[in-house]
Amino acid sequence: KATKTQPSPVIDKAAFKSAVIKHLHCTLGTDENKANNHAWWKATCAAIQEQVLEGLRKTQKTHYLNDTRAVHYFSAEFLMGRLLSNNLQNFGLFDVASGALKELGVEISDILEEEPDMALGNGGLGRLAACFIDSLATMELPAIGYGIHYEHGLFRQEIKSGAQIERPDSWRDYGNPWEICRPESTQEVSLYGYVETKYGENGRVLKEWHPGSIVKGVPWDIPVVGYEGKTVNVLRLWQSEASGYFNWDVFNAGGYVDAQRENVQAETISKVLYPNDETEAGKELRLIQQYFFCSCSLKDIIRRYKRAHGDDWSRFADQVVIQLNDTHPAISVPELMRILVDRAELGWDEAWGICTKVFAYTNHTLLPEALEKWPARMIEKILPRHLEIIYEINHRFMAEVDKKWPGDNAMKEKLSIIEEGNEKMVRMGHLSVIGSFAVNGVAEMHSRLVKSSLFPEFDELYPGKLTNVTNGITPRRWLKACNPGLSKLIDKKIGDDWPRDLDKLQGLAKFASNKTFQKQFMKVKLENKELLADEIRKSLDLEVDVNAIFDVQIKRLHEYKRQHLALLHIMALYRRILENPDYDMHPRVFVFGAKAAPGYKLAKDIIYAINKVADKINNDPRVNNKIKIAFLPNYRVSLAEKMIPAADVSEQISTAGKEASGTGNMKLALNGAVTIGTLDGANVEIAEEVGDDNIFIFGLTVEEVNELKAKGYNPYDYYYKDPEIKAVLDWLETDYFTPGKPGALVSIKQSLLDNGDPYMVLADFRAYSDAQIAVDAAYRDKERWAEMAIINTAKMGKFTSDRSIRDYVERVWKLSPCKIEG
Ligand code: DL6
Repeated sequence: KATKTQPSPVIDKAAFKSAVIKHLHCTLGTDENKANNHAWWKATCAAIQEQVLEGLRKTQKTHYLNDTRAVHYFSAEFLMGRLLSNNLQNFGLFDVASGALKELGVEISDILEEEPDMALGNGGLGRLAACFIDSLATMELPAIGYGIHYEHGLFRQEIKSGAQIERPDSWRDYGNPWEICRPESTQEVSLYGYVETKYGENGRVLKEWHPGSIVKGVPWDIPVVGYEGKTVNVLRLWQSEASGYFNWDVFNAGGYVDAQRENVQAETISKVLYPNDETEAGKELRLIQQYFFCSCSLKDIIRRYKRAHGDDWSRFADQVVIQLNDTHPAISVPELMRILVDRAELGWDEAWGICTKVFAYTNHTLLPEALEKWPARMIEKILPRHLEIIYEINHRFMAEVDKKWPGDNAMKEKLSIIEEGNEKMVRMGHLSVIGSFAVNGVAEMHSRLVKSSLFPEFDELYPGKLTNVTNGITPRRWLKACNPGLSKLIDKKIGDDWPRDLDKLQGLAKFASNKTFQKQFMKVKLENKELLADEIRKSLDLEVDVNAIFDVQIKRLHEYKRQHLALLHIMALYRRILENPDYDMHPRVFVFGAKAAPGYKLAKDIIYAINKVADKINNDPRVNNKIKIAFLPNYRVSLAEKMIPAADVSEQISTAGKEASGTGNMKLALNGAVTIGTLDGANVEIAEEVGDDNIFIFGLTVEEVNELKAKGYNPYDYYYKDPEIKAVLDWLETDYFTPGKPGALVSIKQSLLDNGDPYMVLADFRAYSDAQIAVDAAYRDKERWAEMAIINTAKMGKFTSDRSIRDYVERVWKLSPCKIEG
């Protein structure tokens, strides 16, 4: 029986309409006749922001009065996307706003497009943080997100003659209506300088850090509205500023540029997001960024704690838990120790006892190149006191290791926070594990590998510390808001309380073989495909057939994610068609979205190759429209929201053991796409949920990958054994796809042969191709395919981020919800 639990609108259409007009007049200084879409967007945001701020005020007051324990989510990235539609949905005001605007002669869909994405993140890790703070607010949990107020988020990608060009992202050029600056909560952050040792009473050693420079951290708050609008938490992002404002003496002496220098340097800290994904950015500025936001955030937390508890530190760990999103905020561990030991003058053991009850750490990758290490020399220069503290933590930890494995120096070397070598390096992962009370991986398989291959000795030393919390996604954004057609169909069929209880989608399973429901479900899919086809037409001037299979691969461009495996397969299909014009395949549109890190040459080469192959195939009449390739530029949250509802097939084809979890896999399956994937990351759990009949699993398992590597993997074996592989790779060397430029695509062939094919693309090619043949056959059976698509949606309950948060609450944070009345 259908239940009705939509959030009930707090204001009606007439009130919303007058709020929009009021803001058009009084906030923006324009009127209905002059306003363009941008002004309407801002006025609409301002109208809903009235509700948001009222919710925020009530929430903060209630949390303060109840002195609640809270989680503090420290993350260098929050990939928020757009907020208007999300906030309207969460307040139950979407239809109200849409109706009010219509009466004012404005289409809501047009003004939603005015909002720039808040792209303060690279990919999965940053978007996960955004989903988590949505769930925390929805579940009425006291929480605050802490990060950096980057002036420029992830670069805007343009494609010129097939190649990626990076342009600056300016998300707040014309002001951002959601954020509130809080100069009254500014913090100061010290950098550089030296440490003086002094002796206090009873010969106590006192350390005084004399910084070489001090910068200010100014907080900007973005309210985070929970579903049904009760709890409104905050995402607090720190912006760097010079502490002295302006050197008037230098200015008066004619040194205008010099007078600005300090300002410019200080402001550089929060200027740009590092666009690296899964690679360590070994830059001094990056370390300063990390320290900057951690130091500001810790001081902010302590200020709030002291307001309620004064100098009594005994309850700090009862009130405060800090989740470190990867090792980017790991410098928080020595920073809290510094504050407790040097400033609060607690003894080391007491301070360490507090620290190790406060921090918990999430690992998001096993890729060695993504595990952060900082040269000890660099830390010493920027944070001289912190390096001393890190050495002290390590010294005491080495004693623990010696107790467990007496005299085992190899073990000490392996587990030490300090990696000895030509250059001493500080291993941030080890620091995080040692300084935290809980460590988690992000999918069952990944967490197993964290235990068995990344940190096995730590698991032995600290039994129970390493655990798993499988990632999740918020169904509010990733189904309700982005796929209104499907959401309404689901509401009608099983009631509308699934956005806060996603297991309810199970109720759809019993209709999976019902012909009427199949037709309704696939009609929505077709409508979504029509919308994406419009987008493809507008963006690429390319016509695609909505009856074709929409095969979607969207994620950062990385060799381990193997977009080049998909590309080789497309080339193989093309070749089969050229050899046999009657080659029997259902028409397919391959849709890609991906940004490559600007310094990652091969990733950029793969983007170029996809676009060049696309040019050729899309314009070759012999293909007879059986294949179309659409690489949509500037992949971002708002584009994902258009691509995901339209996908028939979800490509999740990473080398087994490399993708920690993935979250795009969950979003696509939730919207009724069928996965073709390897047994990697959360694909394993998706397969368990949907069952083997409703997913296409192929390729080497992680054990097989390791065996093959141990045996000695030689990609030439596959090249010579499989004529199709050989032909396709050789094709890359010609100028067939790049007329007049032979060899323009050869780096891909080289990486797959001469460079040893590190991600075993060739080893999995044939299995992938066979799985694609099975996908093709399955799609032709319309009823069977509809059933599979419905089952995928129905079985995604596990992957709501509410479940992830529930797991964190139970296994790690030990947090209680706090009801916000009224
Ligand atoms: O946990 C979120 C996300 C996972 O879903 C991806 O599988 C994983 O690749 C990604 N990891 C990173 C690591 N970055 N660093 N450092 O982004 O995390």
